[in-house]
Amino acid sequence: MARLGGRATSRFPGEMVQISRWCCCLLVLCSPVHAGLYTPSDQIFVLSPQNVEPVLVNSTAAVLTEFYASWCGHCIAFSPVYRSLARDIREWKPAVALAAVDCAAEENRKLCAGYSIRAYPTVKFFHAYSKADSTGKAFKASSHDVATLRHRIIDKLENHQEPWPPACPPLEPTSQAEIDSFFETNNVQHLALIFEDSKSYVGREVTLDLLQFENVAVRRVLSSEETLVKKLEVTEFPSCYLYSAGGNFSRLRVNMEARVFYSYALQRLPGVVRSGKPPPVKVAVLRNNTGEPWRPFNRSRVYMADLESAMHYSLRVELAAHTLIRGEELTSLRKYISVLTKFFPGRLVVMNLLKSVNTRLQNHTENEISYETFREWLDNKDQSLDTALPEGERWVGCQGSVPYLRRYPCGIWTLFHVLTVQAKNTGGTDPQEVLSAMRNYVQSFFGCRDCAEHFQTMATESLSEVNTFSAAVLWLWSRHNRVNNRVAGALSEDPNFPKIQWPSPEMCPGCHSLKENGEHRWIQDQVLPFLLAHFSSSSILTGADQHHGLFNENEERKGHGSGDLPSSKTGSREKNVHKSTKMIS
Ligand SMILES: Cc1cc2nc3c(=O)[nH]c(=O)nc-3n(C[C@H](O)[C@H](O)[C@H](O)COP(=O)(O)OP(=O)(O)OC[C@H]3O[C@@H](n4cnc5c(N)ncnc54)[C@H](O)[C@@H]3O)c2cc1C
Ligand SMILES: *[C@@H]1O[C@H](CO)[C@@H](O)[C@H](O)[C@H]1NC(C)=O
Ligand SMILES: *[C@@H]1O[C@H](CO)[C@@H](O)[C@H](O)[C@H]1NC(C)=O
Ligand SMILES: *[C@@H]1O[C@H](CO)[C@@H](O)[C@H](O)[C@H]1NC(C)=O
Ligand SMILES: *[C@@H]1O[C@H](CO)[C@@H](O)[C@H](O)[C@H]1NC(C)=O
Ligand SMILES: CC(=O)N[C@H]1CO[C@H](CO)[C@@H](O)[C@@H]1O
Repeated sequence: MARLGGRATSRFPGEMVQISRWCCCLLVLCSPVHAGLYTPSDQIFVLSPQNVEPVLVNSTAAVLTEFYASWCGHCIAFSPVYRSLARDIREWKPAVALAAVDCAAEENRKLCAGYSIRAYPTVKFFHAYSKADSTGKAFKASSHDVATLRHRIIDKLENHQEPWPPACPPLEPTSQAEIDSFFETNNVQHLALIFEDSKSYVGREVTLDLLQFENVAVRRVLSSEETLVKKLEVTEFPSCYLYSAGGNFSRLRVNMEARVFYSYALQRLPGVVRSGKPPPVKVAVLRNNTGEPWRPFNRSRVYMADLESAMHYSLRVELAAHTLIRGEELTSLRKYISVLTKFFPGRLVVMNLLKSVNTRLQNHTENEISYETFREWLDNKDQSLDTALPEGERWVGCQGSVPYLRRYPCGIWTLFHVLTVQAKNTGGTDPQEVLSAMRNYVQSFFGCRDCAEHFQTMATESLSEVNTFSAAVLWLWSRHNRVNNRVAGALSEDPNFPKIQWPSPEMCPGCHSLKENGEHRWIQDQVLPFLLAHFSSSSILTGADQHHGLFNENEERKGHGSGDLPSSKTGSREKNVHKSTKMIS
């Protein structure tokens, strides 16, 4: 309680600088990956003799560290739990981070001996600003339950010795007195009060979930705090109220009274932004950042323009970097074109083009092909009628605030979601066909090599378990969510399109529920129909309202290959076909 006064919020500029310096330093130092159970992409710092000092000694964050041996069965069994924990509390990183060290690796033997590690796994809690001779505090990690471990971390933080990790907001319950003077000492727009029983961890969890966000502070209020409970007429515990500087308040509306729903809603309040990120920009500004007019669109819809733009980019830009396509790459290209031909719910001209390229590729018996030859097929050099893949990018649902955000990766995700759904709807024969084609494409061609590596890891782990078309749809959805989780807050995140666990509670209320212990649970029986509807060919929007440049809900396409191009009927040769396919509208 004594520390309350001094650090009602944690966001002093000086501290943020320190933390970010710490993060940078770790990023650089942690990059070499060895063959232990974890990689830095698990949101876990992989310790080695080179980086152990800056991570564990005098760091501004507390660090939970697992000492393990990669051969030890218990450690292997614990590793998915530790990984889930890292995903679950990744927003807490500036206050408490996770680290791991493989004591079985020759180079780490001395390090582990220095911490007197005798049994694996051993988990230790290192306070912020730990001394060089600190061997950490014991941490009971016998539980394989993420919630239990998370609560133990909170217990450790609450008992943290001075100095307190500067990025960590206060966790103790608040009182009427603190709230009365809150806005005098804190420059925030929103104060969220979570009313709960003393045993509940929700308030502290949400407080930590929001620590990287500006303009919002969270405090827990115990149900025993009668003045406040009476004043706000609180009857439900937990429940969340927003408090304003003027003293008025309102209940935060959520689907369910639980951590994820509170955190999700609070992170999206007006004016709330991730620290160090530019605030969301207005549409008028967007218009001029991209050099293109901004096309208003509905975030809950899929647009054909994005799918065609993604195909254009992958086949005319990404692939063009490979002057000679051979061996495995050729196999990848064949599979990609083959699934597009089978399942892409495209316009007639596009389908004609895909069919022709597919036939030629399958008929091509050599083990290599020059990109030049492929490009001739792609551009329909023999000028077959009504056959073309539109040139150029025209992003709609995948528009980004600036030209380097979203667009192609957004388009390629969307494209493959659509393909998995189409494979189910149109009766493919091999449930893994689309995913396997995606895996190969990403592996052979996807320009973001880190992404490709991560994707490959996920595929190796579990793709072989996919044995129905529904499972394939769900697999891609859940792996995409893993990527969303990993990259939330990264530089590649568009502030106007924050990475969320998708679909949001607003988009699909029925998809979300709670386990008995209050943890979030996806209702897969609801997620599947949602995905099938969202990505189905009949809900892909194709038309544009030409007068306003607005996309019009009435111009939905009505099913596969309905080929509705006005001028493609005329049958005039190349020029017309190309022109007519430049834009969908
Ligand atoms: C295979 C692959 C791997 C990648 N790996 C990385 C990586 O490791 N690190 C990195 O920084 N970036 C990675 N990226 C890029 C990153 O995932 C995003 O594509 C990019 O940051 C653009 O984000 P976005 O906001 O447009 O949304 P995206 O994530 O691209 O999603 C596009 C659209 O799909 C919908 N959507 C979102 N989540 C789901 C879901 N779970 N299921 C179905 N639909 C969903 C939403 O409508 C969203 O707008 C990867 C991309 C791909 C294609
Ligand atoms: C620890 O860090 C603080 C501030 O980050 C610094 O003032 C202090 O000198 C450091 N101590 C050691 C031993 O490095
Ligand atoms: C408090 O009142 C102001 C002015 O009427 C309003 O803008 C604000 O949203 C209210 N705050 C809450 C939390 O209801
Ligand atoms: C966006 O699409 C969703 C789903 O079809 C629909 O419910 C919603 O009304 C649309 N929103 C707008 C602004 O058109
Ligand atoms: C397939 O290849 C053979 C030999 O290269 C060629 O004669 C034939 O026309 C090709 N068929 C198609 C459909 O391209
Ligand atoms: C809406 C708007 O301000 N558009 C301007 C964006 O910038 C270009 C030049 O870069 C101007 O020509 C537009 O008028």
